[in-house]
Amino acid sequence: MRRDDLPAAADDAPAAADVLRVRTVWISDLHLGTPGCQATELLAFLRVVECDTLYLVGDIIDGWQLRRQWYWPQAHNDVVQKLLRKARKGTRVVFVPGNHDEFARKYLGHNFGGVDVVEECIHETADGRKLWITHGDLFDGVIQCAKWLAYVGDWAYELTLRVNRHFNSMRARLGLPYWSLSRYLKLKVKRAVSYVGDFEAAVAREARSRGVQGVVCGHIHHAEIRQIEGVLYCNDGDWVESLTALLEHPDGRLEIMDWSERVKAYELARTSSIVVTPASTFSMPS
Ligand SMILES: [Mn+2]
Repeated sequence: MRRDDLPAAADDAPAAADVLRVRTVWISDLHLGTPGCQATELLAFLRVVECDTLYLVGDIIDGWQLRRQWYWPQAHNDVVQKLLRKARKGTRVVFVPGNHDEFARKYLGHNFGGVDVVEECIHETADGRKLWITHGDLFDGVIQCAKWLAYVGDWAYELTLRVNRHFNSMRARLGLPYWSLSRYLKLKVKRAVSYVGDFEAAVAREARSRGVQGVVCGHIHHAEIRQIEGVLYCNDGDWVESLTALLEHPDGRLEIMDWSERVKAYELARTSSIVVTPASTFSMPS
């Protein structure tokens, strides 16, 4: 059955022109249950995207932070509802748990409301490439060698995000555009200790040893598609800082979608239409 044949509910049916129709979507690192999660933007994306298969590549619900402090606003509930709804309406939804939602690793092989929970899986693209799907934390040197350090890092990260929010509301008041402090710091710090590079190389190496053409992971909150030693390395990014997803088009072409770019383009179109309207008003004969 074609997805288009299914009637969509009025409440979340986007205008036909706004629908983003793709074969596959990968999202990860939503961190639902934390103030950092950009649930409203994520919801806007989920409303316009339509796909045959949706992979949730880990760190969907942040059990680490929920355990410290309960945080669950309506928008986070809406995201979960939206995901379950997609599963109900015919999208194949696959959940590959990460380290922040490791509690779900107890339920591997089970199905919750149409969502399959698996440790890892292989996806075959429309053009016949095999992609291994894993969250990626098993290849994070910090997590594997010193879990306590990962927890401390997590706390420091949360603090940075909080500082970032205050910092940006101040910038907004001064009329300056949004600038991610946490993204800047992480890129600087992690690049410096070659953290990102080591992670990417380790994941790609494992993918090659499994005899697949590529790998899709998340975890480091840095979206990327590139070739690493003959293996296609894809990272779908996150919904805390960068608002990114990995898409597979009907012909098998892979692409990183930067939702913030789309929002910016939309805002621009809206502001310019506001500029146009008064001008046409002025030209009207009185
Ligand atoms: Mn992770």
